[in-house]
Amino acid sequence: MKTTLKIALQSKGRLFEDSMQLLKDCGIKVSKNSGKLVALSSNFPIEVLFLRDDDIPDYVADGVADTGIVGLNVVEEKQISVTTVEKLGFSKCRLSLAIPKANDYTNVSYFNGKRIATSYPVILQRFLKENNVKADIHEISGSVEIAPGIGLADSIFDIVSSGSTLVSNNLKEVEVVLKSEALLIANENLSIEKQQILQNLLFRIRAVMNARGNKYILLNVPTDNINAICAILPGMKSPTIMPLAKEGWCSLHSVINENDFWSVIGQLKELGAEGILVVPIEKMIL
Ligand code: PRT
Ligand code: ZN
Repeated sequence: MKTTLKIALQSKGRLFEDSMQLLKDCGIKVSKNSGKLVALSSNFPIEVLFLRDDDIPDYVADGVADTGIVGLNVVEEKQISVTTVEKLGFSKCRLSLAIPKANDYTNVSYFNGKRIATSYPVILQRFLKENNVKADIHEISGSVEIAPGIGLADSIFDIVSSGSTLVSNNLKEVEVVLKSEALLIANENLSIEKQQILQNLLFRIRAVMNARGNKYILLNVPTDNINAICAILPGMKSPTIMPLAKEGWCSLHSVINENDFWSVIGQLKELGAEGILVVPIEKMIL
């Protein structure tokens, strides 16, 4: 029988869309039929298991799944031995301590003797121990942010993304304990065949991820200013420069990080750049 790599994805929730989009951008076709827990790709040797995110590290560690996509926060909390293959750059969030907005805060010793509500007792306990803080941890499974308001705790330790949930519950973030994002994890004892499929998958994932933050830029520049413009446009290797029919002008092509683009656009215009086109890149193999 042909070997397939079993990959565990969240069946619904914050990781689902981005995980499916990543496979799609990798050219891997998978269709999730409602109710079905398993889906086979039609064009890549991969089988997708759709699970709750909390179960993914255990299933990967046990070998029920070979690999999976899950938040670093869940992997750390589970304290399970799996290999982190790649950070995937989506579902970014942080695990933070937050206290009532009106309270003064100087440092972590604030939490001595306090009751902290959380769904992440393991990560919190480790942090408190490292900082010699003795607090009372109340483990609750959801709606942690309402605990101080109903008198269940003095403070919370929870996932923060935009921070608006904290604001609407009159809380303020005082310590960032862990920065999290989605990870591709794998079982530590994959067969050679499965490792090969994982490497093929990883090659595609990296090509997609390299492309995501970058844009292809084309611009017309006065020939006299080429050196100055190249100095502020660090391309993949060196930019492509082609003469234009118009005397004294060139067309310059390069790759630029999207964030860098906005910071150099003013300088490019000052140096006489015109007709600037910024185009998305689908895959980028370095
Ligand atoms: O059903 P299942 O168990 O699979 O899903 P789940 O409900 O446990 O998880 P889900 O889908 O909510 O989140 C999956 C993963 O997404 C988490 O483990 C994190 O790694 C990541 N992630 C990223 C987040 C957030 N951003 C996030 N904002 N997980 C939760 N939140 C919640 C947070 O709990 C808080 O209530 O959103 C609120 C805060 O958001 P802001 O934007 O108001 O700060
Ligand atoms: Zn969950």
